[in-house]
Amino acid sequence: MKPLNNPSRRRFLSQAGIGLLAFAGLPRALQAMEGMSSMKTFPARKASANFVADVEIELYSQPATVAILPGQSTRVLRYTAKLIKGPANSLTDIPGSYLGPIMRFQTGQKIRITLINQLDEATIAHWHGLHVPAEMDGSPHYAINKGERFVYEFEMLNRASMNIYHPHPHNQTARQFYMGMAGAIIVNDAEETNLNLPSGEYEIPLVIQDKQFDADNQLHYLGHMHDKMTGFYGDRILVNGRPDFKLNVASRAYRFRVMNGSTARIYKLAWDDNTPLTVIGTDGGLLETPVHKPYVMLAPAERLDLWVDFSGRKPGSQLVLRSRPFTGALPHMAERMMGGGGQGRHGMGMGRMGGMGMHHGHDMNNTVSADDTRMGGDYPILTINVTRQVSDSPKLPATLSRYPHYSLHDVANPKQPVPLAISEGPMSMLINGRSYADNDVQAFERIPLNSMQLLEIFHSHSGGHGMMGGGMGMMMSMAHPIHLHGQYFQILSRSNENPSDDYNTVKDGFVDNGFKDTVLVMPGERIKIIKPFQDFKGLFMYHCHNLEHEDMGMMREFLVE
Ligand SMILES: [Cu+2]
Repeated sequence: MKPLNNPSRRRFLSQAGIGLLAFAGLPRALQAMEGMSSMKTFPARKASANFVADVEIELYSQPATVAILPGQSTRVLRYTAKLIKGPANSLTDIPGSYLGPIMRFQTGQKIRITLINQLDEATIAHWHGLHVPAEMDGSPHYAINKGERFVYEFEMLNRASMNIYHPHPHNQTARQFYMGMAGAIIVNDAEETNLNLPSGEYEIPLVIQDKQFDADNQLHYLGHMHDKMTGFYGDRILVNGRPDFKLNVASRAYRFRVMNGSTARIYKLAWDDNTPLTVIGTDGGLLETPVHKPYVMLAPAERLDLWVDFSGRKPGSQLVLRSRPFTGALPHMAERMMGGGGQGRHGMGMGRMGGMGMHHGHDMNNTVSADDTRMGGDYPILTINVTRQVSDSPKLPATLSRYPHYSLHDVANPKQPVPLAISEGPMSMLINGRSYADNDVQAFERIPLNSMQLLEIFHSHSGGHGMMGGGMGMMMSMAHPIHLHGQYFQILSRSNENPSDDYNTVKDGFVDNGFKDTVLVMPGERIKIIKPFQDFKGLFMYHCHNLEHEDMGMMREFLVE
């Protein structure tokens, strides 16, 4: 049987009775837990005899020990993989990293991936960004127990892009992801190949994550309920699983494939010498033309395809990619508790970052670090050293890609957008006033197959005024990266009727053209998107990709029918 149907959890809920009620304080929290306990699960899928795979992979989820910091090794959960059939470059390990190997596929390939769960807990792998049938999407309904296998079979329908594989079991996604389970899926197609973009050693995937280590180099996660409300923030920035990441480069153009692999942290990426960032692609692949930005906001699960040209830089020169200061992604009170609000790292004596300050407030001596790694602080992410001079470099193409622009003429509901109303309440993070619950699809969540839909994401505070009312006012208005499973969408408009000083610290950092699967929604913003729901019927998740929020129930399903 599947763990989510666990009778002992039901027993716990009824026995805990009064105590739990007092703790939760709200019927909604109980609803969410009840939804979890009664979730319908489906049998583990087996291989189909008439599916002829071009690429076949065995993907293992397993506990492991990896050297990350000097000294003691760190216990992690991770993906490893074995190529059974297909081109050798279908899998590339990241040496020494807990991250899963990079999967590389071609549009049109038929792919079979067998997930083999060697964890002591249930899991399921989700292909974030890929357009696959509902039963291949790795939603929580398909979680498998230790020792079980789940066979995914699908055709690669995506355009060239970088996507993500990560766990998606209900209520455990954030922890499994944080403990190390994540990897990149790179898709190539003919249009992209014809551009001859920097490749091989000049195409560099960069997965940015934040972790918190205890004195024994073990990963610390979620000390306090507050961590769930704001999201969990580590105080060490890792790139590709390494601290203090350094990269030696030649004086030529590179392609950096950047992914935010953090559970909650939002980055404001910029070069330390104020060179503009040259963006050639986002979540769903290449833009039409390159875009130059002073900085780019990168929320959890968002991707960025950067053209980085070191031509003309002398060997010995250095460039640092930093996260620059911003405010307003968290409620002001939470930012102040993290040492924010412009007080810098000495602010309240615990400014080094959120989690550390909150949970180890007694540890006052350990707070002054060389960098201010609270969210919204100013800290380095990686250091580039130019070590080789070369005379030749590819040129940035003026045109990158051609694709249709979705417009209101294409959608079935130009006057009645499907709502995604975000609200934060005591112990709950809601979409459309509801927590995730099984078998709870509402009328507006039923989407006709093969339709294009207008959706509107906005903040609604009606769900937030519960029994704990005023005291929880601090939880109002947070930034949420909203992710929709299935096909990529396009952003039609982003508006903010009352832009604040906070908003001015982030507003120039959005890349809203091109294809997206995750969009950062700042407080006060209203975002309209157009999304196709083609080819596949069934349940497709939409949720906040602040994974702590997702696990609190900030997740719903569309039923495409
Ligand atoms: Cu959220």
